[in-house]
Amino acid sequence: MATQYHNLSDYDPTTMPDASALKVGIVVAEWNYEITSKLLEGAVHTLTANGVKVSNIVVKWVPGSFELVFGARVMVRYEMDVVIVLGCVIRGDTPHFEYVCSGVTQGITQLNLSENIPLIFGLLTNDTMQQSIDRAGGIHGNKGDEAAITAIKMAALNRISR
Ligand code: DLZ
Repeated sequence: MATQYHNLSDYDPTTMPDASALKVGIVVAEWNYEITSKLLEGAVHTLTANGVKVSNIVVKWVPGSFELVFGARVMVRYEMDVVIVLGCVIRGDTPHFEYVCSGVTQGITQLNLSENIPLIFGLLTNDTMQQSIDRAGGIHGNKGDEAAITAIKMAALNRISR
């Protein structure tokens, strides 16, 4: 029976699948680096805390969140078991926010349909910098941790069907 959580940062480590052989690719956006570097820190910490070897984690940086989709496509070629994308888009005065968010969402969704490995959506889409700070190691946890937990669970699910 699945456990219900409202915040994946509050996971039960005893229910996590074996991650000791997993190869995990992480693509991170440089834009809003002060946030995305914290997301990366959280993701790497949670992956290794759950048994993923540091040598099996490949990190690649891309300029902004819009580039996460292409970065993820490249990462798929590295024969990863799962790819996480991490970015932070903060609403400005123009519709740019909507275009970037929808481009990344659609792109990652498309890759989840076309590729044989799961792609994990670790994109913050916030109205303010404070909301992002709260979700990158602040009062609402770290969405990088959540992406890592999701990655391990989805890679395990994919293994069953291989
Ligand atoms: C241009 C832009 C703007 C205005 N805002 C953000 C943002 O909040 N977060 C982010 O990750 N990237 C932003 N970018 C950059 C775009 O994602 C992209 O890098 C450029 O449009 C070049 O393709």
